[in-house]
Amino acid sequence: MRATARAQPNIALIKYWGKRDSQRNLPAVGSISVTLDELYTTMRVELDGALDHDELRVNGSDARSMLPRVSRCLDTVLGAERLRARVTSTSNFPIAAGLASSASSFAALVAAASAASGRNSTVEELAGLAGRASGSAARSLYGGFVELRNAADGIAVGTILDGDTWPLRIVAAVTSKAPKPVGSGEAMEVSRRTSPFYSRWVEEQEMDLATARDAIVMRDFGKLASVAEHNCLKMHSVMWASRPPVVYWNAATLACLERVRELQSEGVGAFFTIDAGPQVKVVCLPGDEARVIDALSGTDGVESVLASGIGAGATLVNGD
Ligand code: 2P0
Repeated sequence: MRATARAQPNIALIKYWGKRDSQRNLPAVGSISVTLDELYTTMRVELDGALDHDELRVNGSDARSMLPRVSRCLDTVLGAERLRARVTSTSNFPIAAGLASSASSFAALVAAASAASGRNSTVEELAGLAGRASGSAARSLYGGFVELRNAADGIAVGTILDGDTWPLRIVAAVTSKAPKPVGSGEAMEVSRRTSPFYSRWVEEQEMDLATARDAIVMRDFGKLASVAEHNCLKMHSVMWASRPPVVYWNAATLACLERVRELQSEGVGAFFTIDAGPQVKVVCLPGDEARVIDALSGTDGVESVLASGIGAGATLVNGD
């Protein structure tokens, strides 16, 4: 009655922002991401009839504040009549640093919970369950370049291209570890209700998805760079125009963007993307990784720099 699974965070190149159904946590738009490899979260789930409530330890400490969301996710996977669970989560990267730890955590949680109960769920089923807990988590069930599409009554997720076929590198500049001013789920709702740009954002997403999909299949770095930066800045424009405004950037975020622009003018193959936080992720060609790391490390306000390749989807860890 126990199992362990591992999943990596993913970075969206074409962003998920907005929900079409908050109750079922269904996204308003499709998205495209890359699953990382060097960073990961391991989740161990042990179902125990002797427990009268769920327990959660994250990186060795009791994590009571995160427990309700984990318990709800376990209810979704196993049903409300399930046994209570002892859940242990370990991540090899800072979990509150805006590096999509909720994606790796919920992807690993659904895979471990399903296996612990003896279910033989398909990866499609696990992606649907992970998406109920956190929209971006559905993408971490898959490796490589991943697309999440809206289907009639849910989502459909799959790999467009694997990371070995196009081994780009991702360099993340951490500019602040302070908690987010507003969580992404709540911020999406503010955008949907109040941003004058929201409907246009939703309308244009299919076009950006098609461009990015095509760029990935053709391994056209310039085309992917252009549409990914555009989609990222468009999402942040939707947020900035919301009431109240949702601004996740700090001065170092903008300094990193300027640094990437300088690198690009020097011929470096790199582009930026920014999620619901102040960190800047730079996707680059493998031969340019050292220059990107060096440039971001020397940018004012950057606290640390992490680098990763593109990895596989969530997996069960043997021996448990
Ligand atoms: C993404 N983000 O596509 C976008 C880009 C942030 C900006 O998915 O409300 O934690 O749990 O479904 O997946 C972050 O939001 O949102 C996110 P919920 P999630 O990666």
